[in-house]
Amino acid sequence: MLNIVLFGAPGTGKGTQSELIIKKYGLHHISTGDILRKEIERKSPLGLQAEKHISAGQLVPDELIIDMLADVLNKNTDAKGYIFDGFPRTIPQAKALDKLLGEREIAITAVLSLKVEEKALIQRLLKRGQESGRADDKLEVIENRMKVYREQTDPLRDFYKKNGKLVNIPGDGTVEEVFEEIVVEIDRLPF
Ligand code: B4P
Repeated sequence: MLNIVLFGAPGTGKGTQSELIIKKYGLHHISTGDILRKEIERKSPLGLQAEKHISAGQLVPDELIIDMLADVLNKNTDAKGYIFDGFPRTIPQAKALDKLLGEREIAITAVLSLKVEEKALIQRLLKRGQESGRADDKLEVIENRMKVYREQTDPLRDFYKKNGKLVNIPGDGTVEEVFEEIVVEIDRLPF
């Protein structure tokens, strides 16, 4: 079973590449960002809590995210494989993911880490903000998201490097170039 974690700073293209990966490999897409945005739209209790954190460029608390993820996994037990897009973002989330998958006797096959220079990321997110009006794609919020990424999420690269799952992918080419690189790496994996 192929289970991929797509990892990277805000705007590295996790959502963009996930769409292409699920089309090619038929995986079930789990984007914590997309789920949270839907909850915000529905004004559910989870959405109302999440909105405060997202609009300030902070991460949503681990307990909420982990419960949300367990629920999605329980509702999609027949998936051929999963792509985790934007999850995990902290060490406690990574440990919880291992536990949740272990209980189902599955494991992460690889963590694809997309790397792009911060300057380029800020430009991408500002452009997306103009086009989509996403509330967290404003300069001061983006700068905070980058800081939160460096402090809380980037240490996960070491966590996955130590357990041999980390695969680095340059993310600064065109969408198609990055996808080609991803396909080369996925096709090398033992699954
Ligand atoms: P996410 O929805 O995960 O979004 P993201 O990190 O901003 O973007 P992504 O990397 O997916 O970029 P995309 O492909 O869209 O998170 C949003 C917020 O939700 C977080 O800040 C956090 O508050 C909360 N959250 C989510 N998950 C959480 C968790 N696990 N724990 C706690 N909180 C959580 O690409 C960005 C732009 O670049 C697009 O406009 C795209 O068209 C463009 N682009 C992509 N690839 C490109 C390329 N190769 N060249 C040029 N442009 C490109």
